[in-house]
Amino acid sequence: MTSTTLPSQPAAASKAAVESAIKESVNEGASTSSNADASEMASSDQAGDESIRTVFDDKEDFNVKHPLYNVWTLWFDNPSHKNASAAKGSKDSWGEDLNKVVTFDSVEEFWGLYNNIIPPSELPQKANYYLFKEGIQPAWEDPANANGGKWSIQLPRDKSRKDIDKLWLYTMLSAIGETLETTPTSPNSEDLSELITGVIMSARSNFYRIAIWTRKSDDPASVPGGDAAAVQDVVKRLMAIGQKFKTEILGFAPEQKLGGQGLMTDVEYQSHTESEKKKGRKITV
Ligand code: MGP
Repeated sequence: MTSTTLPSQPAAASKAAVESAIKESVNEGASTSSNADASEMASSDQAGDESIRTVFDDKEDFNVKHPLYNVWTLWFDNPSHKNASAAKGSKDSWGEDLNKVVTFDSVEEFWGLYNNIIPPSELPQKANYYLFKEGIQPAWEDPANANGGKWSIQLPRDKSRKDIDKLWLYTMLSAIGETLETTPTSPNSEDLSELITGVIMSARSNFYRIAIWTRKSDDPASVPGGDAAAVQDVVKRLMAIGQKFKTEILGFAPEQKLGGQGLMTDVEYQSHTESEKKKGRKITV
């Protein structure tokens, strides 16, 4: 991965934790035998109560956790269960159905959560998962999002159903592992060391949408102080997030053209203010 804004120690812990989590996911088929080996090792180690047990040694009784740099909250809503006017998704009624599922601060807790919730491929239409940093509501109105925007891609449901669970998992791992952030190079009046506020998975009747929400947008007014260098720095970092989303998470080639046919879109960025307009300005990578 490229540079992150984290100090080296949490960056290393975060990277190691996310990498082991990815390995566990990729090796799911092989996990039975390796877990059996691990529990044999754990039981031969049981002489002292102080023995170190990772989640890979004992899924229930582990005593080592890999801390995440941020604390995260998973939210869920399923507006199709709401009353008729709310289900239409009007701006005023939006959010009535939003529920906090759980807050976690270690990769083991994340993994426990992930293994116990319905994957996106099985979500009902209109349902959404929101994974946001603790204290930030997954809404435009939250102060952390009010001046921000989102990178998003829409993937046709029929063609992407087999991949969507993996793509959402990789999006969440990149968020909690802080691998999409880059270091600011221009001094700013506000701490902009972290641009990402959260990630969202939306299931719709004909497509899935994955989005990455950012604290600032390409609108110069969103950047405090607003001097040209600070704005340019934020835009450069937003573009880096979009490119990593397209290539490292979604697995497309950097120059690959995606949108323009059917329900598939490009990986595109829009500020929340522009997204409220009918034909708001968009950037694509
Ligand atoms: P959506 O679900 O993000 O878009 O927003 P989608 O999937 O294109 O639309 P759907 O009808 O297929 O669900 C749908 C609508 O919800 C928006 O047009 C707004 O009216 C409302 N809405 C969405 N968000 C993220 C917010 C928000 O953060 N705040 C408020 N007040 N309303 C929102």
